[in-house]
Amino acid sequence: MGSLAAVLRHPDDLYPLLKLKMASRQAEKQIPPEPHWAFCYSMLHKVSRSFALVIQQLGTDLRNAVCIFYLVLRALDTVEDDTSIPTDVKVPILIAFHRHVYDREWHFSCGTKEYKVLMDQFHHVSTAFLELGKGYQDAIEDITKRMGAGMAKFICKEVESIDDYDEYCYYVAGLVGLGLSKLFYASGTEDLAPDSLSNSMGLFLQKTNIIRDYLEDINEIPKCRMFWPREIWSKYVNKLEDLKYEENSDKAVQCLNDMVTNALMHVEDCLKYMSALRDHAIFRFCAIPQIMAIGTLALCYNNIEVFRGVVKMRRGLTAKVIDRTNNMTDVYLAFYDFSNILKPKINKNDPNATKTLSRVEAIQKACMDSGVLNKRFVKVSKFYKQLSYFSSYWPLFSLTSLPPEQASSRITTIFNLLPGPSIVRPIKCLP
Ligand code: IN0
Repeated sequence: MGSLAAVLRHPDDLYPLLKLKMASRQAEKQIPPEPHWAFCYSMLHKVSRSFALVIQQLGTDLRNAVCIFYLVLRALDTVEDDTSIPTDVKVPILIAFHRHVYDREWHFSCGTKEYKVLMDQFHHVSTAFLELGKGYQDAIEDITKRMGAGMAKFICKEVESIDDYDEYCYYVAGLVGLGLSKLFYASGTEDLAPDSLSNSMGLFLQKTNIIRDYLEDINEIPKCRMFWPREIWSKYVNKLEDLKYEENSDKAVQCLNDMVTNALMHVEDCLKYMSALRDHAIFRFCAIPQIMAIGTLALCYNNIEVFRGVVKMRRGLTAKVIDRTNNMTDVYLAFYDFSNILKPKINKNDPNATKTLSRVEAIQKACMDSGVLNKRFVKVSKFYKQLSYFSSYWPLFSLTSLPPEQASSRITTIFNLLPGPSIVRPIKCLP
């Protein structure tokens, strides 16, 4: 659970944290009895923490397919990431991985900790894969094949241009979006989403991870590959690692802001993708990581701490997002509010200030144009409640750039519906 200090600072985190803890215990009890499925679900909980809970809420067949897809991708990632494997061994494994999933005998020892267990006992994953419906198997095979080939291409290639960056992210995350859309379609509950929107869903998540993980990646021993594109960082420093040195703090933050602005480009596509979903469990599965991503970007923007340590949303906030994300209104409110946290952090002297501001305003416009944030809806009591859910994370920031007439209704709303202390507490950031 969240640290005691964090819970004391944010007492309204306690209820969602307890709910998450109980859901987690419940999910552990529901692990299937068959050894291969038991292995897959307990591995899923080990490697994906809270995300596993959201997977577990999907209908049975789709849940099994997503669980296996997730583990196959993690295994592929483990091979790609293991710098101790010589390139001439690694490349053929990546390229043939889509065939290994059909082979119950296949395994390849690499990775560390839980990933080593996943690789050593991969036969459980292939056994479970072989029990999936043909539609699910075909989708997983197709994406694994294209991703493995893309990863192999980038093993010896640096991410130089922004096009390279988009291409790399397409292989490792955009394709996940395409694959998931195929799985949702195969489940019979959703229409097949356009590839470009599915790709954007993955790119937005992956670019956020790449930004957030700068320090962890640059400090990795043995040296790992970096994914910040030279076309962006070379405007600020001579070497990517120079960003972490104190004397380059101003340049580092400018570069970071450039990267965040680039990631924000995908938001409108993501909103479009999510607004077309019909199934509640699929919707939550897609929306929760997206809200976590916009929250992480709001937290990282203009924040030198990205180059000093770990910048993550606090556990209680994650629990709140998981608890309170149920429909598109929640999504628009979260994106609107997180954009409002980012907006006042834009410094007019930042070289990309105008671009960032126009991105943020475009996102807010998309949220407003949805209709659910319109003034007339503020009169509906259910909406009052939803509005206050997200405002209760960061009450002061979220009021700053609403149109005046909405800000005043919102202040009234918040004062009427929220417990006192959480309204008046001045919020500085989201630790
Ligand atoms: C994911 C994505 C994911 C979920 C839902 C819809 C998606 C649509 C397109 C692309 C990806 C989509 O979500 C997970 C989220 C996750 O794993 N969160 C971690 C937190 C963390 O920091 O790692 C958790 O422990 O909760 C995700 O990040 N990726 C992913 C991988 C496989 C699948 Cl099936 C779905 C990884 C990535 C690289 C962003 C695609």
